[in-house]
Amino acid sequence: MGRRLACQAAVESPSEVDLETSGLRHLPQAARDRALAKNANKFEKVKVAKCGSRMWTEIPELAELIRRGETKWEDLELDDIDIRMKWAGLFHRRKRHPGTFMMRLKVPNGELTSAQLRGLGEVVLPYGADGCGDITTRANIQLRGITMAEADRAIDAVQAIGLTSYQTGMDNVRNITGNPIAGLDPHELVDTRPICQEIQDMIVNGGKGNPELVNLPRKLNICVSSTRDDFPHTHINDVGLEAVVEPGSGEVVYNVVIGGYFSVKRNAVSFPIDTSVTREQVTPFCEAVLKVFRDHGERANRQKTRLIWMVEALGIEKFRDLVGEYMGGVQLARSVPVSHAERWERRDLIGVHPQKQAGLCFVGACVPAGRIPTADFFEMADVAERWGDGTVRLTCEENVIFVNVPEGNVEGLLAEPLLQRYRPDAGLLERGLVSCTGSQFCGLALIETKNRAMRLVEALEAELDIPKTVRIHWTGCPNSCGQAQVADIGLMGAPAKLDGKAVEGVKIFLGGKIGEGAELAQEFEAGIPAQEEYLLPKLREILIEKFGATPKASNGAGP
Ligand code: SRM
Ligand code: SF4
Repeated sequence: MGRRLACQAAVESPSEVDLETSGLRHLPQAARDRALAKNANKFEKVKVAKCGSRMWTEIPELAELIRRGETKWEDLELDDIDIRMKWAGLFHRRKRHPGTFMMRLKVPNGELTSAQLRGLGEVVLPYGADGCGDITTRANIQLRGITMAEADRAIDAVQAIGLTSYQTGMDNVRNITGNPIAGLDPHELVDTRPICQEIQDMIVNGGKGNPELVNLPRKLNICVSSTRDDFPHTHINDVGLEAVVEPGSGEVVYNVVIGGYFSVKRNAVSFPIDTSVTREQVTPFCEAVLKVFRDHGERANRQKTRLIWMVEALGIEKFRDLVGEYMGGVQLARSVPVSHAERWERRDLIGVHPQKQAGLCFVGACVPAGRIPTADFFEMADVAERWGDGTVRLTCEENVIFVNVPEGNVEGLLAEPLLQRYRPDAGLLERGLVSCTGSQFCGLALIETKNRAMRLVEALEAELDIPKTVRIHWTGCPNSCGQAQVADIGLMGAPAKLDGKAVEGVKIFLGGKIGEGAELAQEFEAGIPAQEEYLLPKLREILIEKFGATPKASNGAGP
């Protein structure tokens, strides 16, 4: 049996539940009953046995025991190491790299300073070739290679640079996303950075962890959009706040859409709930939604526990009323009508662009598949300080933006060795490439993604002339962390057969639209072997037939 610390005990019956250690203290009786019911899902039982937030205090003790050679990670209780550590942001990579952890952070609105970049580099530096980072599809950072013996130090190190890893996994709210060029954007209605920060501070208590919000029925995604580009994808977040101008007052308010999500069983696009909130109401509104979700959400079949299921069960009006009640009896305003005469083309953030501040530019650089080797954290910090204002922005497309670069510095920035790898002039496929982690690190993956994705893009760009950016998203399994359904071409790990034998395969999705009038991509073909000899001709054919690509004159490659 794994090592149990003092506060952990197996729960035999509801009457034995310790409200403090189980994390049930903040739940009303009805929610406690759901968490303790016989049909509650496996993860509810794990939470009742001991709340994941206990790891915030236990990790230092465990790490110290390991350092002193008094225990090993293998001796730790299975649910602690594989599940509860995720409340502290530590994801055990048992299947691919046993004994090492991925550490997921929160980077509200994707903004990092050079000091933070260096601090992140320092965390992974001791792990040599096993350490690296990734920019995620929530404009966030994940670090790799961390061991249990150093876990407490890694947590302290990120807290010391003003970041947190708490409440980033399992049934917690994910990174709050906003406009990646907030504060610089000539077309924004509002700077989303303070809003994202304020929502995050409420959720994680300034990064120290918030016991009131650690026992939700499931994960939840929130984003704030401030332009017609909808950079953070309100349509696929559980809660999307869309900045709009109220015609009467001219004030910016936030229309609310609810219920977007991807999963193995269901992919849902958000819907409006005929509600708008003022700037002052944004954070209390999000807090109320989270508490309504915590108190009223389902805890039985885990495939039916995301926010949309609860809203559908309650009905939109009842949901609105409950949220207003949790806000202290607020009558929520109806949504503000929005109409535009002209179509809006979603902007590409890669390359050099003028900011709203005269004489300053932002420069979007394409990070291949979002992977950041350790040394690049330091180089990125140096480059940001040398040519910009020392800060960078991360995007949901897993790229980086150098900001506040004086026009006179652009040439110097573009000449940096880092920007020969993170290219602002990336090809039209490379700049649209997004990939989830895949089987290199993720135990749920059906295929390898990032390396394969980069090789295929390189091969296709060498063969074809492509008239415009094509957004290809790779996702290693139907959880769709790589957001295959938002892509022009989505590739999802799926079963395939070759000569009657099971091989790594993909399902292809086509036609995702993002920005205004967003639509999910639809399944086009399944069962394609993922080996390059099969996938390369298939993608070549799709690019030629559906995206107007033509074979380059020099290589004679044809459909
Ligand atoms: Fe995800 C689980 C990686 C964005 C839907 N996701 C996982 C785990 C934690 C599984 C695991 O333990 O190995 C993956 C960690 C692999 C690793 O080592 O990196 C993982 N998800 C990711 C990231 C890193 C993909 C990436 O390469 O960028 C993204 C981290 C975002 C962040 O910073 O927090 C990531 N995951 C997403 C998104 C996209 C989004 O948020 O826009 C989705 C679909 C949207 C959604 O959630 O509605 C997504 N991940 C899932 C799901 C399915 C959720 C569901 O309701 O069924 C799982 C599995 C689960 O939760 O049971 C999952
Ligand atoms: Fe892992 Fe699947 Fe998510 Fe990719 S989509 S990171 S393979 S869970």
